[in-house]
Amino acid sequence: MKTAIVTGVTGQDGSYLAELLLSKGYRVIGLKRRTSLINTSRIDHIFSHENLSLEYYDLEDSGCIYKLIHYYEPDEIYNLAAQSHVRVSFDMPEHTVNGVAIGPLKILEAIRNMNLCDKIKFYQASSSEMYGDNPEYPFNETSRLMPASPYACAKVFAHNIVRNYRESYGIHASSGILFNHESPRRGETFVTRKITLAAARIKLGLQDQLCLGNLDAKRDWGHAKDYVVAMWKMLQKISPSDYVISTGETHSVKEFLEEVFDCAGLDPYKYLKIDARLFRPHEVPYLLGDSTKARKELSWTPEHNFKTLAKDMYEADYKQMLNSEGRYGHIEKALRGAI
Ligand code: NAP
Ligand code: G4F
Repeated sequence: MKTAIVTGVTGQDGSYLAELLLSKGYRVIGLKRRTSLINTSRIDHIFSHENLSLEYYDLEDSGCIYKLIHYYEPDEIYNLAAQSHVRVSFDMPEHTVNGVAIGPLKILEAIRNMNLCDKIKFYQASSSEMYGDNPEYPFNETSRLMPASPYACAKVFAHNIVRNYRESYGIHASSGILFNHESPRRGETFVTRKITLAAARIKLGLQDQLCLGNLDAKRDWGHAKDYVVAMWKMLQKISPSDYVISTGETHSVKEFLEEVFDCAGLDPYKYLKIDARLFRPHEVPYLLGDSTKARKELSWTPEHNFKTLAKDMYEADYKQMLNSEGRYGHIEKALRGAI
């Protein structure tokens, strides 16, 4: 049985990846940071799986990672943990950079110092944010990185140090340059989830306004469920490399808003308020990926598209709002079959 360590297991991607690895017969060691309230809602459904263990960990704690590698002797480590919100990285640059940039270096150093370079395969969660405001899209593995936020600058460092350790010490270390990927488990402060939650709540009479920032930014949005498959496939290759993972289609925030409100049968402009505070000091205006390499070398193709993603997220939020603590049960009765 293979053993995989997954950092950031309580996050969107960590939860889907843990599910995928358990379904493939792995023993999964999920690493979570200590929080004052229990925040395992994304993994509660696999919590009692006999092959899942949870351990405390923090990106800033080297000792933890040495201890866990020594104890569990993993075959694979997936580094997904991060302060992953771009806007927040402008408010907390030091914290973001310490975790996002130095966190993966700590893991690579542990692998090297424990003489495990030829034993452990390592995955790094790189990001399309690294392309920043480079105008020469679509972006592939060799496109110029022009990071436009503290978060993206930190991801560029991590991306480069992974390649450096691969080339210097022969570690099987791969970076997935993942374009935006969303799901019903997406954090509620990212724009897609903010929109699907708002549409569901407005539909049920629980909210009457949606505040957004820049509607013109374009993103290459995929589904997280599809993207974790690519992570796993990278570590099954004989040789490590870097891969862009994207759908190859780009849409504006405005288009996502209209698509979701269309699913809800609502006019978004009746509820929309543009709030200057939600604009960023430096915006990434246009992201479009070219994932030809991954499609060819990993035989990876996404199952979801823009429309099915928006529908999946809206319907999940609508159901969740209806069922939340049974409070809206009366509405469910009235609307049965309406979604
Ligand atoms: P997410 O939902 O925000 O999850 C991030 C995870 O990291 C959470 O489990 C979080 O714990 C944990 N974490 C945060 N700070 C930590 C720290 N100091 N020590 C230990 N754990 C910490 O992010 P995601 O969407 O799943 O993304 C996964 C990774 O892919 C991230 O590295 C992100 O930057 C990168 N990425 C994401 C996308 C995307 O579109 N989703 C695209 C490209 C790259 P809590 O649950 O306690 O907050
Ligand atoms: O949903 P977002 O916050 O995602 P962003 O900034 O693209 O970052 C996500 O994708 C990256 C991959 O490219 C990841 F590396 C990163 O970890 C994260 O998962 O914002 C998307 C766009 C931006 O242009 C933003 O300015 O939506 C715009 N936007 C407009 N109104 C908003 C809002 N973003 C947020 N979060 N909230 C708004 O109200």
